[in-house]
Amino acid sequence: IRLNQIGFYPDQRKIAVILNHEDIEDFLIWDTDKKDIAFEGKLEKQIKKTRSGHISRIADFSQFRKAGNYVLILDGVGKSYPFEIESHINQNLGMASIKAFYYQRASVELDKAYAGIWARSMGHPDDQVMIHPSAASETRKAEEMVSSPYGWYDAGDYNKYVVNSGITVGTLLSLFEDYPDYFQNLDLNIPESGNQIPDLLDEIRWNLDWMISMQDPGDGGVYHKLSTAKFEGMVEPHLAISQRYMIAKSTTATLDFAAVMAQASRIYKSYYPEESVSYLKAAEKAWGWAKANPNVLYNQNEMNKAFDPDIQTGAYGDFSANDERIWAASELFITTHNLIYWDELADADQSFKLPSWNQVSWLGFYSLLRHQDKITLLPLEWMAVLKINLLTAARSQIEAVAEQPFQSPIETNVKNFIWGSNAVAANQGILLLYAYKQNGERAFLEGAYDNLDYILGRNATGYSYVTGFGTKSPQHPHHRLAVSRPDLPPLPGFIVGGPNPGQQDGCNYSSSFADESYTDESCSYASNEIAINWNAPFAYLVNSLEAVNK
Ligand code: G3I
Ligand code: 9MR
Repeated sequence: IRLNQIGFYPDQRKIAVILNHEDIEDFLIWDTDKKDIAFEGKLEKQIKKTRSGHISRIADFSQFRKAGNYVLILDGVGKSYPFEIESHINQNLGMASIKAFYYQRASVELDKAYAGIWARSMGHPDDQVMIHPSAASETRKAEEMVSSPYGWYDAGDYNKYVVNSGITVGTLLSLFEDYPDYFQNLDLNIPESGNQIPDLLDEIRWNLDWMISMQDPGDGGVYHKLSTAKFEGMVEPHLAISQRYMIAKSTTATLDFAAVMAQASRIYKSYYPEESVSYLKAAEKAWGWAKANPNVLYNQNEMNKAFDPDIQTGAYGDFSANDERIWAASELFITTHNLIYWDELADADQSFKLPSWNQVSWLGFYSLLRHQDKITLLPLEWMAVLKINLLTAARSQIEAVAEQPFQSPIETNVKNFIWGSNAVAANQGILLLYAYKQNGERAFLEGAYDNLDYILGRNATGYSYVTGFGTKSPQHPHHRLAVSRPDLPPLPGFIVGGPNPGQQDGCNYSSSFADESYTDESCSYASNEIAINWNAPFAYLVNSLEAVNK
């Protein structure tokens, strides 16, 4: 019995998917507090097949709306994992999805008061980062030491990558910009809590303070990453002490940086006015570098032919900086209203592309749509094209949901099952929420719920893919902070990458079908790693659903 292992809002569609039972007709919802039958229903007659050939049927109990704690029972088969119906069902999950970033903080000790049993020593002060020869410039010579502390660890590894930080911070800043009221008093119990500034903004600032130091003060170009030469072992952060390097500037990193700093500048204006000014200066300087260097793409293999030491960590290499340029120009235009940025957008490709670390044009377009009423300079017809592209893309994602065995948008195209597929589900949810905001069409909101249900257990493996949430959740994520502390449960609030038929890690998978290519083993970096760019859209999805339901 596959269903969302956390639960449902009273008025949302509520279904469970029953696998491998053609014969059964009736199901019931059992109230585990009152110890009584709460609802009786019939399974839908229609039979679907999963990718691996299992028969699937739907138990729909949407009509049942009463708050409480339940299990679904199938005669002769058994009962589901427990779930709840509640008007703030995703609140704790939403907070945990943001608190996860606190656990990823570099260059600081985590105190028991905030981290509980996951308290730990400081790791990676990053005050002696060596300029890799690929990053040498007039202002900074190879092998010189620079300081670049703070920031979040990227993922299961301890490195800090500007490209991936870019989409992460952009997504979280947009979450704040879309629902500012929701975050005014949301207390995440982080060291900055209680300082009159929304906790979400303080958590993001931890990473902005690092990103700012990734800019070469001389020419404004931004280093692609701060990393060791090879991945560290699976050890605690304070024991991972190999030399870290500033590595190569890139156009993608520099434009992502410009976008994030421009967006941060307007959002932090009333909270941290001095930083707001320096963020905008940094963004404009980065834009200038990218103008002069429009196509410096990071290619790790080529770089390793020219410079020592070889760098083998995450590449975040990309074939094109056009989408990064669109994103940066959009955010700079919104913040400054300067028409030089509009010039970059007038002829831009407006077709819809689901955001991912190497495809960010729609981070900019979402922002333009968010600000459309405040920017009178925007041509109406051009904006109309954006709107129609948004709605068309959202509609195409929910078009075939009814035919899917687990009834979610991610299943409608097998190509969605890539490395980090769970973030595809989350990013589809974001698109659907923007579409819902545009025209209030309920089907878009339901589509976003469907992908959250998928993430939380209504899927082919039966896992709730978020650590610490749901009955069957990942116990062995590829996460150095977790693997190095086998005495503790995994740190909570992290979404794992999810099914990925590429299976690039060579671990043992029990299935090769796309939606079943997941293994809860710490060796599995291709299906069971955690990453900030996956947690950010997940946090967006969960928290915005809470905000919309407030
Ligand atoms: O671009 C091609 C596309 O044309 C093709 O259709 C598709 C078919 O699979 O592959 C696409 O390339 C994939 C690429 O991501 C872009 O999506 C590669 O196969 C895939 O191997 C690659 O995976 C990336 C992985 O690093 C390996 O480079 C993930 O997106 C990325 O999230 C992941 O990031 C790592 C960092 O390097 C290191 N830190 C941890 C982090 C998370 O695992
Ligand atoms: O831990 C690394 C993870 O963050 C990356 O996503 C992954 C792919 O680049 O690589 C992991 O590191 C492994 C390395 O690639 C191969 N040797 C084993 C490392 C740890 O499992």
